[in-house]
Amino acid sequence: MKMYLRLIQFLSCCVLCVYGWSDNRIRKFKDDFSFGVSTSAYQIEGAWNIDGKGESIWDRFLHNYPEVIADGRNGDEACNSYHQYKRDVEMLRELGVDHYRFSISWPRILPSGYPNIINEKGIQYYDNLINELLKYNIQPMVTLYHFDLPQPLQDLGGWINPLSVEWFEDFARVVFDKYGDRVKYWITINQPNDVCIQGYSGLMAPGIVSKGVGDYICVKNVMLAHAKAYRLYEREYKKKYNGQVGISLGLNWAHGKTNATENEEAAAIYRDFTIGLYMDPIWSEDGGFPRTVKERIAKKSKEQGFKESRLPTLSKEEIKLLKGSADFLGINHYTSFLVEPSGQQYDSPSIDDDMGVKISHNKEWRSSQSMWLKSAPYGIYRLCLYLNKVYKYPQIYITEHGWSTTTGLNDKSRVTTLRDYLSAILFAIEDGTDIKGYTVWSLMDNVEWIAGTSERFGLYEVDFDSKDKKRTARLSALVYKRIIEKRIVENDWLPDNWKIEKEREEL
Ligand code: GBH
Repeated sequence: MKMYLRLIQFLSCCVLCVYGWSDNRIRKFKDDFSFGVSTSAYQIEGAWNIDGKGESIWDRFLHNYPEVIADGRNGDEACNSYHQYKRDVEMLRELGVDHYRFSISWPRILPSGYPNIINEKGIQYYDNLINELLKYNIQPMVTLYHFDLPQPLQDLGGWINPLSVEWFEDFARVVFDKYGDRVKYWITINQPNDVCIQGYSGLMAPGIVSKGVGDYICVKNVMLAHAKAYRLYEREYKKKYNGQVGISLGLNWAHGKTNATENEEAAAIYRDFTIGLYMDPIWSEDGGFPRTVKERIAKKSKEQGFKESRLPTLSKEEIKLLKGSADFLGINHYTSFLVEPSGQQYDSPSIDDDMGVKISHNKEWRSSQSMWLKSAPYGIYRLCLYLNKVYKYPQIYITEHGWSTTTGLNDKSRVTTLRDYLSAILFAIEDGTDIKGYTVWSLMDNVEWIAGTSERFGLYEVDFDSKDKKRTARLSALVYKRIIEKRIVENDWLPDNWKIEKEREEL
């Protein structure tokens, strides 16, 4: 059915081209579609201990274990955006973006984690950034939490402590009070999946390993923290400021390695654990965690001698608090996976054991500079249609999508990937997905957590060895600028000066 639709669309497109008139509904982003780029505080700001900023779990983790960083470069200096935000905004203007997604460093404004001390210099920094953006009509899209918990709160158990829900709500109140008059798009949490599953696997801060136990407790608290912040805004700020609050989930697409039943079943399990676990509490009809996930973890837990399921339960009130607690869904989408049953035996509990699946990439998918990232543009289309079907057409912003390369300005592979994914997004919109905006990860190269600066995601290259962390536009920056300007994806367009460069190279 879909294929026929595609065919008809394609044929009508040809007819339109032949007859020389164009139909704006086809292959074009509407004028109010919001194009943007994204960054996060730890990854770009630097100034880790300047002007009263407190220590975050990423400061602590990478200071304590520098050997885990691929190229040894941590976020102490990063892109030095703390001192260079005006240059960042200049780049945003060069690109012509509609919105800029950045995050607020919790320990920069609340060094103790609590609102007992408000660091005015930190408050001032985001004030300046927001005002600079608005001066040029760029909408700030602000993430409250992008992985950098204040270390003093980690010392009290971090996201494992049920009090973390209140800590986050108190932090959110400070931020809404200070910036709510100017910021209309809020994202509570970036990728609960990474905060918790990666965070308690040892691969990310806090660097604590508590697989299949701590990670699930974290998921519950992080989701509740999100909901509390959402309800706070709804209750105390919405009327006055009329902004929107959402959450950014890391959602990749996954389907069976082949269409054999056992592979399709494995893929469904994988989707329930990586998509449903975070989507269902907010967007499903009944609320709460997915039944399939609850049952699998409960069964395994019992076999392993646990008194209760390792996945904490949500009370009736908690289910209610979470249900419907988002004005939009932020999707961070990077890649897709093929799934099959793993058949592996595990000695100790983990989400991998609970799922019992093995994931891989199709060998034909183009590779980036990151092991985990291959290009499969149809994945974003299928993910969107899946979300529409299961969750009844949520309003969506793509809050991250990106591609990694090595250093160098001629990033053809990023250009190709952006074009392929934007085309797939257009198909998803044409087929009924309510996608309001798209955001490239990232504005510029930055500190990619334990990958350091060995994987470059920037539209702008950053020279980390230069004193002022010099930023230079890559080919992809110029192509993205053109896409934003024209609202269409031209597959063969190159900037004039780039053609000249090319010719020179060939001489
Ligand atoms: C995004 O997550 C993050 O939100 C963003 O901050 C980051 O800069 C961007 O990725 C690019 O790195 O160490 O091999 O186990 C995307 C999902 C999940 C991708 C964790 C990296 C770790 C891979 N991320 N994953 S590995």
